[in-house]
Amino acid sequence: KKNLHLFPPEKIELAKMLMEMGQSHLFEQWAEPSVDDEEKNAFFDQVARLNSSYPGGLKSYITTARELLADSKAGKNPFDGFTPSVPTGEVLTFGDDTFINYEQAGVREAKNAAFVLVAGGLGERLGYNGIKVALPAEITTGTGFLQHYIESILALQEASCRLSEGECQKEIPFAIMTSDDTHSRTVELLESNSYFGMKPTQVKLLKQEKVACLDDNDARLALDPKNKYRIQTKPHGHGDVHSLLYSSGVLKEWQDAGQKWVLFFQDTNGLLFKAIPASLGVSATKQYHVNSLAVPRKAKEAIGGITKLTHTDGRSMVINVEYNQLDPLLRATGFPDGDVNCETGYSPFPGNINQLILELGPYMEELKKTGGAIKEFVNPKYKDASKTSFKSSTRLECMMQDYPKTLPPTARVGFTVMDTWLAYAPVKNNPEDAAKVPKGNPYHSATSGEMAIYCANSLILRKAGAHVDDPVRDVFNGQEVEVWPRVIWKPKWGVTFSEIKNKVSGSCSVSQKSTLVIKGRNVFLKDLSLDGTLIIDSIDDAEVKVGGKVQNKGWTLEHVDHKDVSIPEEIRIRGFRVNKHEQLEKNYTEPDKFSLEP
Ligand code: UGB
Repeated sequence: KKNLHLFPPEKIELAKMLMEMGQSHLFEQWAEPSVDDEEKNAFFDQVARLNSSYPGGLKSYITTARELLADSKAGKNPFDGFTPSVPTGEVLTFGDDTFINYEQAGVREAKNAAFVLVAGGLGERLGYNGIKVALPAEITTGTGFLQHYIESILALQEASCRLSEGECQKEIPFAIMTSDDTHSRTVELLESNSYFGMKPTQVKLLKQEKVACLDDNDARLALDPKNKYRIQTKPHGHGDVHSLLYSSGVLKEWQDAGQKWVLFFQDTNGLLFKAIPASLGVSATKQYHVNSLAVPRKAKEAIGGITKLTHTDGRSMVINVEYNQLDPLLRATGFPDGDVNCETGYSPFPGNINQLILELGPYMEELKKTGGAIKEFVNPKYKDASKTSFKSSTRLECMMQDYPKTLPPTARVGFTVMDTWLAYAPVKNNPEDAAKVPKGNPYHSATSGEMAIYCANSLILRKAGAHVDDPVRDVFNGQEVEVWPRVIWKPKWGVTFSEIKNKVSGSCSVSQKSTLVIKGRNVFLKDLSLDGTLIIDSIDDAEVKVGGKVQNKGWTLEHVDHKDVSIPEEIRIRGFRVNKHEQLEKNYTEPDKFSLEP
């Protein structure tokens, strides 16, 4: 109180609010009036930020925290009254007629979509020192995740416009959610690479704020151990993306521009865009308000399970149950073995890959009611069984896939299951943890993420009619993986299976030791026999036929150890580097027709 007259009215209001909410301890160690004024002002600036960045402000944050902490102390089951069962969804098989039709529908809709990448997480499990979106998805071309995402969106935009009647100038908007941990490095990556070909105005960066930490069950806010004039903060989770999109006005802008779909995705999945056209096609055809992408899930795999929850009062919803909650939920509801594989060798619950497609109209209507607030949870680590004090401060958290929890029963919520090899290969685990993953479960490492790209591209080429050799098995950083020919193409070469199929004809073959990189758009493989390395680039107006026998020493993968710090981190975390012995490299820069027949 002695201090208060020194501050402007808005800061006095904040102080009053904190006092009313039982937070007087925050001021207990303050110096005498007129001492440390700069720090005191900075304290109020921080409180103002914490207050304005949370739907309903700090008052609401503290109230919710008290409720959730009381539930947690009482051991209340968040699924009380609900019984889980396996839901039914759309199950797609790559390359069949249904898949091709959905892809066609999806590409048609793509110009009406907007993409949102959640990239605020530091990736503690991966332990990489840079931002994850800067990591190469594969080191044959060295293309980073963010570059690949942007090139994929631009390729979809072009493909979608090509399908539309008349002139199409539409640009697919792209938003990236960052945090204090990732923001400046994301901006730098974009700016130093000319936004990887996207117009800077097409990209919006939204920075999520951290939330206040809590010291006890009364939700007393924690002070920063290093500064008595600062509240300690921690990340609130990817669920922030909804309130940020809403409060920033970005969703309204997209709606005014005529966009119809919002597609959310995560930071390190090099396969994802192979699954986007078909799943967007499912959303458009089935008119889903919410469509989650899923893959078959191995029991205990660290991905959530898509579950139908039916309440004793008759309500039901299809929702993600997070990986750490699925096992206890099953055990408590008549499945004594918990999270186990069924006779298929997989968990009966499809695995959530956190790729959500929301229809913008109904999404906006819902956010007008909720402001984008998502059901939160709290996960305090208690000192002992009395559950009265915490080992360290905790905070509320939220997840983007919990959005459907507040929707009315009339909402059309569905999901689409795709083959894992096509849709999901995230880079989340460091080499040591990956090597410890139970046998048969995916590693989710930089090694497996890269190998999955070669595998998917090889399988797609096979399906398109080429003969592609079987992979060999090898061990990198303690992980046994299949090594397929290193086949890479730029997204503009083909965003759908039909497009790719049209570019492969005759009798093509690729040997296991081969590397094939296609960078140009109008590159047609006909009667190509590749045993070595071939790199083809061309301008968009050139048309290149690639055929004949290409044979050279090619490129090999050399084992490296992840502990060898003389090797750059982004290389050693995958356990191999590329040794370039010999290659045939062609670049066509004239708008003409060419034919490569060595
Ligand atoms: N992220 C943010 O942008 N902000 C944050 O505060 C936190 C994260 P993780 P997680 O598909 O593999 C999710 O840490 O949360 C971004 C699903 O909950 O990689 O353990 C971050 O940058 C789970 O159901 O994943 O698990 C990254 O892009 C399952 O689907 C993204 O959020 C699993 O992902 C995910 O963060 C999966």
